[in-house]
Amino acid sequence: MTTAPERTADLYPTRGETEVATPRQDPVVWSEPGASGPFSGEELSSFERNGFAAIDQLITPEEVGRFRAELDRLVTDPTVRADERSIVEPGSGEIRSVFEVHKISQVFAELVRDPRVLDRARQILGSDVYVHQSRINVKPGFGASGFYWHSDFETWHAEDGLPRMRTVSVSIALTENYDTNGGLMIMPGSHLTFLGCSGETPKDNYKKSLQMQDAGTPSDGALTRFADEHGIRLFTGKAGSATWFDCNCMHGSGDNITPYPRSNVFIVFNSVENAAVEPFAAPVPRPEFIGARDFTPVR
Ligand code: AKG
Repeated sequence: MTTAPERTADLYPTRGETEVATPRQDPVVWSEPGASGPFSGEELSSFERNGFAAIDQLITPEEVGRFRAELDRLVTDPTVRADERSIVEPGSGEIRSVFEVHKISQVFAELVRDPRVLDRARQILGSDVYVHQSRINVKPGFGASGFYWHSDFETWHAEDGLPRMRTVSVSIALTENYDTNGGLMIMPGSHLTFLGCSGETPKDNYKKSLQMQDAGTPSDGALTRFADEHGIRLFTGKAGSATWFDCNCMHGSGDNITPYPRSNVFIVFNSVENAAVEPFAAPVPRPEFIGARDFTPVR
């Protein structure tokens, strides 16, 4: 466990009186050009430009079977359900997300250390990394609700105190992601502009925002401008496929009203050189299970 460093200058103002766009002040790929790792130079250039990298098969079908079985175990375990790290749908009461899966489950802990995952995170962030957050978004069929448009970094900066954009997520499909069952959507290139949102952060905002985001939500006007400029890309793929995406991508996903579940595990890696400080726009940091304050590198 390491202690949080002093708060630094705020490069990305948000949650003030008005919405304000700031050009990105940070690199997207932090490693030196030509640094070795699983991504090719071409893949890294595309990630830099678009903010994402899609991989057809990050894990094998056999491995998917193991992760799926573990997911089924987690969502049916009454102890996990009763845990504050499980977030339920407001309407149906079904599990919507399970946070800190890499601590709850040995199977998902191994996934975080898997070189196919860890080495890619290190290559993008150019340093050792720790897990800022992990979660499974379980989107069972017949009415699971979506995640409204947002930049993760906006929240991680405002409420968790991440100073710089040196954080990357991987979303690994544990079920097939069709174009109909609530897959992840990203506005390509949106990661190059930070959209500071208007409105103060309410106390204990996370309790509400994990079910339905309000503070940290962009206006319709800004989203229209972003979508007109960048377009919207929907990520589909078989179970085992993965999408790496930059922390400042404007993204979201729709409801899943199909009969087919869409469950993805998300792992968020942050550079050890970008450890969380005091929140930039919230009274207190969110709990550890949502925004880690243990900066021990993953090995
Ligand atoms: C989030 O958890 O922040 C998301 O945007 C999730 C989107 C998804 O589950 O596809």
